[in-house]
Amino acid sequence: MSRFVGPDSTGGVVSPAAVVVAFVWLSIAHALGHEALAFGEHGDPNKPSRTVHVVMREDGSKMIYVPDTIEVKKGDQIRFVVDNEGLFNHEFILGTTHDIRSHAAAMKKNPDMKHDDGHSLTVGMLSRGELHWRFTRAGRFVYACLIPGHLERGMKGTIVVK
Ligand SMILES: [Cu+2]
Repeated sequence: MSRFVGPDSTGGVVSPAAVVVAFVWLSIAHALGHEALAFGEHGDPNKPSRTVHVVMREDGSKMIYVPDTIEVKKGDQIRFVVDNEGLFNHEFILGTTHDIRSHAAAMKKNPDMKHDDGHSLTVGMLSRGELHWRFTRAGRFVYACLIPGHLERGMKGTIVVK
C-alpha cells in the first residue's frame, strides 16, 4: 500500500494518528464495498463494465427515466451514466421493490435525506452522475427517484437480471 497523503499532509512525515485514521477509513470503505445486497454489490471502476445511459427529465406533469427498462446479464458490472436533463434534482436509487417502498416512506418523513451508499445518486439539474454496480442475482429490481412526489409522477424503472 502506498503512503497515505492526506489534504493536510505537508509532504513530509505523516503522523501515526493519520495513518490509523486512514487505515480505519479504508477498512470501513472496504467492508462497505463488499456488502452484498439482494440486488448485487458495489462495482469496481477498475474492472470492465458495460455502460448504460439513463436520462432523467420532466415530461409535462410527468417525471420520467429513459429508458424505463434495462436488461442485464447476471454477473455483469454496469456503469450507469445518469444524465439529469430536467430542471429539478432527481435521484437514481437502485433496489428491490421492497427497499424502494420502505425507503420512500422514510423519505416522506425526512425529505432532505441524502444518499451516498454506493447504489444511489442524486443529480442536480442539467448534470451527470455515475455509479458502478454488479448484478449478482437474477430477478427483477427497480430504480426510482424518491424525492417526494417524483415516484408518483412516474420516476420508476425496472431492471431485469437474467
Ligand atoms: Cu426525481
